[in-house]
Amino acid sequence: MTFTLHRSSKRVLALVLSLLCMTTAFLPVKARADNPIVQHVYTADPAPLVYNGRVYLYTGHDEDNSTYFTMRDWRVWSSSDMVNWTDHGSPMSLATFSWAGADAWAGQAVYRNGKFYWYVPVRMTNGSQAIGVGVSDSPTGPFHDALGGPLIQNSEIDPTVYIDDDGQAYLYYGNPNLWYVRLNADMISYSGSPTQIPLTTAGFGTRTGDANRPTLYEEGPWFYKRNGLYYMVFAAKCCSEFIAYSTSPGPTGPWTYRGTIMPTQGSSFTNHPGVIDFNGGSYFFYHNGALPGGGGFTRSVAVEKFSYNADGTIPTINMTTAGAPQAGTLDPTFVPCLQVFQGFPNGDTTQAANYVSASGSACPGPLPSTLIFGLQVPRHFVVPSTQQWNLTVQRALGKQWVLEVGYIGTHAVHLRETRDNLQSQRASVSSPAVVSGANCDGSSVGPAATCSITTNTFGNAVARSRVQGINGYAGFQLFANDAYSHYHSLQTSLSRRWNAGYFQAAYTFSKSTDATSSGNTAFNTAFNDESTLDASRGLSDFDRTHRFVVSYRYDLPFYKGETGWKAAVLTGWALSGITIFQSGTPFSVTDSGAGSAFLGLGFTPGTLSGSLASGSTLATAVTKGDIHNRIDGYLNVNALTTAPLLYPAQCLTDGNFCTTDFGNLGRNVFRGPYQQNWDFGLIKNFKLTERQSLRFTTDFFNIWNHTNFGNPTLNDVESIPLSKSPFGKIISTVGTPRLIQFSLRYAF
Ligand code: FUB
Repeated sequence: MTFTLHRSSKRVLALVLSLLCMTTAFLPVKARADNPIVQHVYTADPAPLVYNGRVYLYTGHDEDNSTYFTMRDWRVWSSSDMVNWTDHGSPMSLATFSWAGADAWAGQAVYRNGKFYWYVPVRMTNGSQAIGVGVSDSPTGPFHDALGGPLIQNSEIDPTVYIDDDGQAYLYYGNPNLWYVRLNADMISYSGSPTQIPLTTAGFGTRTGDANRPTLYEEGPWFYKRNGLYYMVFAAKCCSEFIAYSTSPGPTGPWTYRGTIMPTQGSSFTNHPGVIDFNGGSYFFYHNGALPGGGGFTRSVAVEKFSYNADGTIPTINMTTAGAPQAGTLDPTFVPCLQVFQGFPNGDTTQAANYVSASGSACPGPLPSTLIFGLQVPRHFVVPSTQQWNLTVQRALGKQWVLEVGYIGTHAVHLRETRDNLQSQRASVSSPAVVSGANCDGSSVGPAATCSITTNTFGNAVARSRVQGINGYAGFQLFANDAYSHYHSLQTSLSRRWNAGYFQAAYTFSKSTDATSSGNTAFNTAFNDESTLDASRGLSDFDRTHRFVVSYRYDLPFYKGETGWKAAVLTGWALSGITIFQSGTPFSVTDSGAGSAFLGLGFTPGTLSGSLASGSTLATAVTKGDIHNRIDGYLNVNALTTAPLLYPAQCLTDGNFCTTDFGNLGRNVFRGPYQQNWDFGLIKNFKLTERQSLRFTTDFFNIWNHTNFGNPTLNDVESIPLSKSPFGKIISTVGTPRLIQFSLRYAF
């Protein structure tokens, strides 16, 4: 059974700006772990392990009221944020090892090949100390004795284990000496004999006053590698202990003493290190006697966050009661603060509004929400789905001719689209945009106060946002899944297959419409008014009303009876080809200066439409005649114009009023030139022997070298006044020029 520990005073406070479903979560600035980590039982000898996005903390367990290291079991705890810890109980104890009788002391767990190995020192029933191994399929156990006996028996304690990058695992341990063995890949046996590390003062510091222990090394080693440097962190001197460390360029030395990490502190005369990197931070675990009733035999595990120095050395770390900050929270510098409307300068609603920062939990960071670029995703993102209908009638006409006529339709929903659904509202005297939080001149503030905006200026655009305090004018995008598509088609084909070849003529009359044909990831796809998809529905970018395709292959039957050179030259010929006639694809005439009353200029230039000039129609906006004579003017510039100014008279004297409406053209209302292409193949087969043959093929792609023109490339009406404007001109072709390809195939 597991349960989660809660700290009522400093628990996680997750304030999501639910009104917006924004991806930014507002988290508390001060949530910390509260040392000691575990406050309902005594714990000692921390051994953290990072596995699968969580920290698993393996500890010993000091019995209540102990007057010695009376320890009978080990405990496991875990956390994903270093603040909230889950108690996984006691999955290993002295009872796990039938040959052990006492002293469930300082161990360490490691993961390898799908199993968790927990190395622990115990006192055997015969009275001497040894190191055993528990193994489990889960980081939280239960663990069982991997060997049925000790792994190492040389009266030493405190194993620490590390698997190097080359796969070699090292088990260090010892008090008063420091030993290591090279573990085999099975992690429960080792190669060679236990090796003693020379405890030199250069390697482990100098201790005075104890001739038997000339270096600072005492016990509790914690061995690991970071950025190519090997670290041996250990409990130093006795007693009371402090935590010191040494480093080495290799896994077995030579070691260089680096100094103190945690000075002698707390009311426990022992200490024990455990060091990890987790979620971009480094953490130092230790124990002290900080709980009520705590002391040298009733200890508690705690943790501090720290940063390595640039050269890899470890700074001095002191014990705190605050503990580590919550991992995975945002730096408050980057957490937006909701802005609250305070009226307009002098009550002039055509100007930029005044805002103040919200207070309390609505305002955890200093970044004004009106200045952020917000991104919104649906909380429930439904995957796209497509329905398809197909009703086809097939009729044999005799002489191997087959006629097929069918209706095929599809409908897709929940397609990706991107838009600014908070775009500024359209305000008018009859339908004002009402802002709450203050009256217009700011003399009265509070939730009940409102201000009505009746103009659509550049100045008041942010105030007209559909969510107050969030910049819907040019700083917001919704990644939505509410786009759709429809396709209807009449598909016919007439085909014949016979010994000498096949022929098929297929004609499709179709219409494809959608809200967007490009579910891109960064730019707005919605057309004109982005508060809905209503203006976005139009012909699909790939729609072709007519498509007629003829394909064939015919083995010429002539001179079948010839022999000799005549047979070689005149027989074995075949023809093949594909000919396509099809409508061009749709395109839009845009106005990058349109809609500036609602969407910031330049924010979404490719999805704002231009307008038809007065008296013009869609038909007159496209020139007529031979396409070759129209490439310099596919569109009629006189029939197309920019979207209208909302306040043309005031705009003459005040730029704040030069906002524009959306244009009156829809999406994809124009269509590019139709296309045709003829591919043709000439095949000559040579029969060499019964089993060997040659085939020589000449393929002509676009055999008539017909030019297929692309759509006009630049269709932004703002470019019409430019001298030599490329507006509405065709400057590209599609398909290939004539290509001739020869190929030879030898079959045997
Ligand atoms: O917890 C019992 C012993 O005390 C450990 O094995 C040593 O590291 C020291 O912390």
